[in-house]
Amino acid sequence: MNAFPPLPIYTGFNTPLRMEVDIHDLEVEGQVPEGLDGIFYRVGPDPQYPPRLGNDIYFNGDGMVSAFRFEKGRVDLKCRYARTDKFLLERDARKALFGAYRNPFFDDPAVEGRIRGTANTNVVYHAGKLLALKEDSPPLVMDPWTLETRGYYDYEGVLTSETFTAHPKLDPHTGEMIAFGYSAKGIASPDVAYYVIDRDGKIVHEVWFQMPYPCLVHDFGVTRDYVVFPIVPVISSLDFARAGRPTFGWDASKDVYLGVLPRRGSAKDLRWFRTSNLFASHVMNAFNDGTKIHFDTPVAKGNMFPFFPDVTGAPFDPVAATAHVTRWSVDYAGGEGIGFEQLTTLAGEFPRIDDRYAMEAYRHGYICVSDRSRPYDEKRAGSITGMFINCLGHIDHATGSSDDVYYVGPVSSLQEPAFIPASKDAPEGEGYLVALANRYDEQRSDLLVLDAQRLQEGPIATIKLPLKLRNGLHGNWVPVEDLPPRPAGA
Ligand code: V55
Ligand code: FE
Repeated sequence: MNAFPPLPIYTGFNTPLRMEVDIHDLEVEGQVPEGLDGIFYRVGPDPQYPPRLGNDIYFNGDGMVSAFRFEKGRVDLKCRYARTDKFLLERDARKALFGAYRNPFFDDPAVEGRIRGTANTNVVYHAGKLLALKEDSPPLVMDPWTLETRGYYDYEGVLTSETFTAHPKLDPHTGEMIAFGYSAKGIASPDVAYYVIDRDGKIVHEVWFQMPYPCLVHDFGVTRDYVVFPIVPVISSLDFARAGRPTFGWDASKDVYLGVLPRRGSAKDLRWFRTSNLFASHVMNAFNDGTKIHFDTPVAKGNMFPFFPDVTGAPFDPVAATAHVTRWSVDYAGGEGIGFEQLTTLAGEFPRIDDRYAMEAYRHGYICVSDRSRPYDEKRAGSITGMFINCLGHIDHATGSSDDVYYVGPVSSLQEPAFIPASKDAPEGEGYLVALANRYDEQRSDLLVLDAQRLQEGPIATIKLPLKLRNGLHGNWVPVEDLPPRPAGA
């Protein structure tokens, strides 16, 4: 028997695709801007085999990378599995060998000590390498044109952290990649390793420190002069893991911290700021004005991850899981408090920016919005599983407006967008958002191209896929001039 259990995360639109595709010249309605020349990479979980333990969380599926190649108004699609060690071992065995998410205690003994990552969370291009990332493992290198997997990469042996974030930041001025690993000495360890990787892909700075309590640190902030580590109590525990509970759980009794470090500082320069309990995960942007540091993230009152349940057994509260983009402010030279300012009334997560303005004062932010006041046709589209995104919103930090919103309609939902500048030196925010739309009525996907300054007008191009791409996590646009020359035939 080789069948996925009939659970919501494996059925309907979530049926694993398990298929690697090449489609040349996707159908296009409308006009893809002719000048867009590059590749939109994105990745998401697509389990190769039914779960070893009969169930699993969505975040533990094998990474399937998609590359949308834009050239002369045409778009080609390539999808390939990230051939992680896990993927290759399980393909050989023709079944799942790894058990629970970030919990090795229920694995087949044959895979003891092997890298457990799925490379399903982000795809980032830096220093000639396309990195498929999962925060429990080192980066997995893939060929940017063929998507062939080259294997895990430890920066010529310099990366000694067991882990590497799925949300490294690229410095648009210096070409550096700023990164970290948490649980850097193993599952539920409090250790963090911070790295600066120069534009040539060499680790040039490293700092190790411990966080106030072991927890999940999914994203972080980088400014021109500082790095910011948010410590939010999605706590981790080896005891939970051994007991067969999720390794991570929500602890509403714990405070929240920001660890702030000068970018080239050492462990003694790390300062902790503190506030009362709240939830945050993804970072829109961060910047500093002298020693004053601003850190923009969606903030919710309670846990947003129902699959990492409350440690007291309290039920998941979807109202407390509503997030609004909020600015946290601290003074590296001041007291330990944190100031907060809510920046929008839009409720949502998955913030993006024009990445050319990362790490500095910026004007334009984009957010995936969940607006329950908009119609949803459950009869035609089926019931909603997991996070539901039905709008894309633009937050203009200069005017305070978040009025420009695109609604995808009653039988669809959206995945995280990426911003594409109209040209290399177009002003901030002049460009496009690309985002996958899940067409539940047709069990199919479209890649939408929207004018980032006129979201409410809807897509200027709808790139039609003859198949569906399950909900993914993150992706990025890479202009062709940043890529190595295309090999013949790729
Ligand atoms: C997140 C996603 C992950 C993960 C840990 O969005 C945290 C947060 C897709 O995998 O492993
Ligand atoms: Fe993420």
